[in-house]
Amino acid sequence: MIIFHNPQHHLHDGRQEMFRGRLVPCHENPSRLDYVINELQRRPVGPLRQPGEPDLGPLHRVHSAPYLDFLAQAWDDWVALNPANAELDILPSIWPVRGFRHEAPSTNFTARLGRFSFDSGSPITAGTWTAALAGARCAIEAALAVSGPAPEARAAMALTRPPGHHAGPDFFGGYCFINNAAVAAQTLRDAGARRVAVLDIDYHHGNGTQTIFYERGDVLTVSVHGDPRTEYPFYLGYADETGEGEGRGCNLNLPLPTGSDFATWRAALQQGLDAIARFGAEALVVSLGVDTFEGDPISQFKLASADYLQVGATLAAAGLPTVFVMEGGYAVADVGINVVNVLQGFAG
Ligand code: OKP
Ligand code: ZN
Repeated sequence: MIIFHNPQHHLHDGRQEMFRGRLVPCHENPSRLDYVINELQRRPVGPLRQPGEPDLGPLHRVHSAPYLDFLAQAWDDWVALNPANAELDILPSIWPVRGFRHEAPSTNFTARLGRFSFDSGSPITAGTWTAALAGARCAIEAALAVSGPAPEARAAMALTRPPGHHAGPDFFGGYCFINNAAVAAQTLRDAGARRVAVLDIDYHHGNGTQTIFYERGDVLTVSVHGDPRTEYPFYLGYADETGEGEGRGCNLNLPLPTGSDFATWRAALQQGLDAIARFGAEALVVSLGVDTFEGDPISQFKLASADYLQVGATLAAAGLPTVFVMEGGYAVADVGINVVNVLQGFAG
């Protein structure tokens, strides 16, 4: 297992998110990844590397150019509005819902911000773009490491934050800006895997990944998550979303009720892995969130730390070249233990 960690992740450091009616300190903070790195130093599962400067083609094949340009420029545009903005995070507050013009030619910064986002929980800070872009490099490097006729490793990880699975072709939200799992899947495709599966085991539905691949038949997207009837992101993630056009039958949602325990969750995981085998995937991307943990402050499943060892072993049994991509997990002091348990269980 080769681990590509994002040396610039701490440059994304939001002050506050809108949460249950007030601004609160961001759940998605730099200490999360520091805990994983510390635990990996205690229990190594393979070499820890920084990403190089791979070709960014796969990034541009899963996100639109106007969106990436917006993200790259957002901080400078924000500070140009008022130098005092340099001390404040960027948070959207208006969105073009039904009846509005999504492609309205508005040049106003707040208008463009709403056009490219879907919630008020995901601040853009001075270093967000730099951190997110370095994360995409980790995803590409991890995918390349398991690709080709003589792959360097059977498994690799993009150990990065901010996470990615809520980010769509042209929108950010849910703490996510660049969809690292989608970038990894696209990289695997470009490197020769004919069919790729993304298995999202974060507590929250991977709406961005689903949307990016919804009309594609070459990438199967599977997500096990809290039922969107009650859980974020609410407006996507239902079982009847199965793909469209070329992508018909290539999306599988496995929503589970709030409070689900490991036995229930594990059965859904196996269902997802069975679908991946039937699809004939030649490579696997795992969106690895550990907010399924019983102690997570914003999620409602009941997995215990020891369960993650079994999760890793179950994923390894799929027998595929595998890229892990770091997603959620907000019980910060346990995030390292739980992530490394998955990797150690995978390594066997
Ligand atoms: C990200 B990942 C909305 C904030 C609600 C968002 C949860 C995002 C989870 N104002 N919370 O899937 O772990
Ligand atoms: Zn999550």
